[in-house]
Amino acid sequence: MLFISNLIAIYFLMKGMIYKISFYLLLFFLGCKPNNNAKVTSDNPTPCPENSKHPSKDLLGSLEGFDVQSDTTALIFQTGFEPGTKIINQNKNDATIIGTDRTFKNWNNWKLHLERNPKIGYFNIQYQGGNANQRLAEIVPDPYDPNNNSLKFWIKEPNVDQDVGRVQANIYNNKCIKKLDYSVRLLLPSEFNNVKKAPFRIKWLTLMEFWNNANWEAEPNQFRITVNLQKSSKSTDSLRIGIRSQIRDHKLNKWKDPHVWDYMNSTFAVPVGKWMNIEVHFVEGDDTSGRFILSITPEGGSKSVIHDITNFTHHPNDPNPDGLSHFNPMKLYTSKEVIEQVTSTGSLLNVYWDDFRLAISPENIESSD
Ligand SMILES: [Ca+2]
Ligand SMILES: [Ca+2]
Repeated sequence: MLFISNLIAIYFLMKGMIYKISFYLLLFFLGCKPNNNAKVTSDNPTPCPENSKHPSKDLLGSLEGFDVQSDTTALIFQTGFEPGTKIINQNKNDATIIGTDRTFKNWNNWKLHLERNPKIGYFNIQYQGGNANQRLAEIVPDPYDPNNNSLKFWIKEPNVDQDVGRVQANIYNNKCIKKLDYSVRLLLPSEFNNVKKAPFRIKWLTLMEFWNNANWEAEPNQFRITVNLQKSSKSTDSLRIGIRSQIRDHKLNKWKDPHVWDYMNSTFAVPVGKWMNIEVHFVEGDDTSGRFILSITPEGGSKSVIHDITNFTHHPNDPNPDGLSHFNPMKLYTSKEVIEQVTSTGSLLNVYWDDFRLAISPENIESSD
């Protein structure tokens, strides 16, 4: 009896081994190996997409004004807000721009060239609240040239929590933008003479912002760079450009002071009542490789480098910087106090933008080392 049960046990053991051996032989021939720990981890990030749409060197050569780093970025989009482009879907929180600016031969369609670029997430105009009597983005004639269109942002009343005013262009959910160049023309109209005269210090009137990474997304290592118009004291009668960076304090759920870095240009007075071309150059990096350069060329004048910063352009503790995920290339965001400084005289706080041209790093960063 014992002998028979031993034979049965040996039979099942052999059978099990045959199955096991067959299984490993099968895996061997399939070129696999068993891995009980197969899982997607942060060590295996999604590869950055190849930017198949970046233009040839010929087109790069046509990037007037991008003389800083045009060999490392490629034009992907340009618009002068001319006929063929329009703002649609105006609502409580946002709006968008569509169409093709036919005054440019190429890279001129909001959907095809900007939003469908594999490195770009999406574009919209964000208000975060309020209505069309309180704030708006509109395509309107240039106040100095009725034959030219421009993008006007205006704020009449604080549209967010009755405390701050916001109109901004968002280029969000981007992937692997390690380098960025853009140029845009800005006009601060005569209403800004009133801002200059404000009987108080202005610390923030934001014109551009760069999120690497953002606090409204579940991204780690939250960090931002803010470009502000500032007025250094009650008595000064000029506006300056300050650029600073901050990390997020998760416990207090706010951006930390002191800043990671904070630079102020106290020699260049930002012109009022005159178009100026602004160029921005961003390179993601640490305190030796990160760059942020901003220069301004007032119409009819020469170029001034307002800031040339070598410092962190991502969170200092970010172990795996993955590119600029979100940015506001054009923005009007400020306090109730600044808005009322202008509206108390019966006018609007407003700015005009034109000729936005965007270039990003074309390389696949996964294979760039
Ligand atoms: Ca235009
Ligand atoms: Ca990032």
